Amino acid sequence: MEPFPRFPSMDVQSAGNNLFTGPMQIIDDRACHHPLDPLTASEIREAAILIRKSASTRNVTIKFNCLTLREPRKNEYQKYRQEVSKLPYRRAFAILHQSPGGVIEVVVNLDAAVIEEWKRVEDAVPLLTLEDLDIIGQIGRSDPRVIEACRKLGICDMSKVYFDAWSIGLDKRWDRERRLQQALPYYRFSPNDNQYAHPLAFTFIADTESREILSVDIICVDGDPIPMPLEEHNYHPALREPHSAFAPLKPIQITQPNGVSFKMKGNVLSWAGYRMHVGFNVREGIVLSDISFYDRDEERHRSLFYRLSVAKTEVPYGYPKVPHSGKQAFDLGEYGLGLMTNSLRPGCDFKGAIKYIDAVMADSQGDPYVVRNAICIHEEDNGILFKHTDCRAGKVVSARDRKLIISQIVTAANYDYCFYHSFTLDGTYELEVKLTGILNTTVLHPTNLAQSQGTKVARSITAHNKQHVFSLRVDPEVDGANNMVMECDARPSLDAIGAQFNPYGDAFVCQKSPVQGSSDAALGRWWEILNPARMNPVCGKPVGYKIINSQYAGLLAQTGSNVHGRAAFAAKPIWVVRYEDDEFFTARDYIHHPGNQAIEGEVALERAKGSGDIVVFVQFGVTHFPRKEDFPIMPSESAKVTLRASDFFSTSPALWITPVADELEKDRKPRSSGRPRTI
Ligand code: ABN
Repeated sequence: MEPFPRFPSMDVQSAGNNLFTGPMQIIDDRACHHPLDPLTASEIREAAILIRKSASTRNVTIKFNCLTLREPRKNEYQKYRQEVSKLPYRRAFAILHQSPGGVIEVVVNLDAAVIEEWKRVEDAVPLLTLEDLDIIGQIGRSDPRVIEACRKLGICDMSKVYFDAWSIGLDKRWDRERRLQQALPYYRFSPNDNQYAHPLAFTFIADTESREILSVDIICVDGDPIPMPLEEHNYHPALREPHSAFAPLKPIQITQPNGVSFKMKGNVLSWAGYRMHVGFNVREGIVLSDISFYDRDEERHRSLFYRLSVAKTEVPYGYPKVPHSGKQAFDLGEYGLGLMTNSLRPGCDFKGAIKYIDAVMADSQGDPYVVRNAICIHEEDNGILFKHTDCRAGKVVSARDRKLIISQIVTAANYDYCFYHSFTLDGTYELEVKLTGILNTTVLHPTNLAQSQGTKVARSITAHNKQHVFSLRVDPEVDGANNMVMECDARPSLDAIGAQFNPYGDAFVCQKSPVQGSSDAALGRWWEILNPARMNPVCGKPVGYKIINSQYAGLLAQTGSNVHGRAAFAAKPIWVVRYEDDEFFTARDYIHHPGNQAIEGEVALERAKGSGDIVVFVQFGVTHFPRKEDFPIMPSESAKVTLRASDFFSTSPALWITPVADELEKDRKPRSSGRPRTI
């Protein structure tokens, strides 16, 4: 059995949307496309045929690493927005491995059926696909050095040894031509046994392309490998004694008797005044584009964001000793949030009336396959939107809020990340990531307590400290193009006590300044995306959206470290850069590229002085010192960033929502005074 049993089946079952009612819909007609729709199965096939033909004319042997939509450039899309008959060309983008050695980028014009670009990229190491990761299990179990390392630990049955394959980035021992992976081995006593309770005291490094194992590193104390922890720590119900202490909880049913309140036309989603396109690709997973909100006062759709996407997920571990010092996972850049996405299950992953969208991707041969139910769209009740009790009039007015959630869940080896893009009735967008799954564990000598760089979560098992940094790419269009960003701090007034504007010393102000990009919790720092060309007619301030990002610890690896070099983007909670076509990733297109040793922070900021077509990268996340409670299974922990209207509307958008009928109103007596009566 391989460590990635969720590898999707290769037969194409559908090539379009899977509606929550009725039969599967097959949209494979190019004329029906929205320009931002992901490639369909037949488009993938067409692109692959053209690419293969071109490869054979050039006499090169290729393997597909990525085959996805090449989105129309912003200017092309804007033309289409003005005149929908001006459909931009449908294009595919592919990354290929040339054998031997070499990476090629290809752009295919599907309408003209031609290859528009065929470009060799030097020194780039593209992401590891699920097929690449599976190689580690295949070669590990039969390698004599690995078998010997297992034998020293008393393991004879190699079918019970499992390997988590991780990208290792750059290792000075080998040159850049190699696509390295490191294998973290575990043991299972039975198929559902939690392997992270049985980490093995060695790792190995392999070359993905040549399938060679380059080194096996054994973790020894006094010359002997640390024994495998034998205790079982299971979460699978089949392997646990049922609990008798609690009475089973009574079911909570979510019913939507009249169905959902959102509509989908192809991939264009409308709900409660919002309109947006829902896309999906190999690397970013969900992409939301062309997002607008209907302003009921102004009676027009007002643009909010041109594009929202996750631009990076980075997990640097803080353990200093080889071989575990090499753990620094760029889940999006090294493995792909699209590629690792789950097939979602109703009732478990989500409740209520659900609309699912399938994802169509390509395998290493350029053949399409489908991940069913990859994107989930649903509504949830979101508590109180507003409420006020008017004690004097004896009236209560309140309205319920609601969330529209567009989500996907990815499994990144031991960890599971749930991405929830949600919109609420007052024009707020939030990206919440829930982190769950299992801690990455390593063996600890039975005489040791975990060092300060980790937590001993069970006998002979430690889990290392780590950070989870996410980067949200916001391409803003707050009431039109040409936005800018200001840093906002809550500060005591600069006027001395007794001065005209601070006579009692209690005045405080919001100080806005150009973005420096650091977090300052003491100042309650936030940022505002502003449209300097549009003033709010009531308060006379530029219309804007606030970025609320209060959980960010900053990158803890020091400047000069390898981790910092590869993840400099994570050092600041916000970057504002001038828009460039095809710049989607905070750590560049290829994580392991020499030009990528540092995203040039200062330069990036330079690029965005003033207002214009800007892009904002917002870093947020969790610094995780593992708790005992996080093992053997992690209760989900959440990290979020919120974009909230700020002087954007001329009135409270809550007024546009019908309040809940106040059933008790006729019986409630007005109070004569706000004070409680004494008897
Ligand atoms: N957590 C690192 C990782 C992610 C995906 C696949 C393998 C390893």
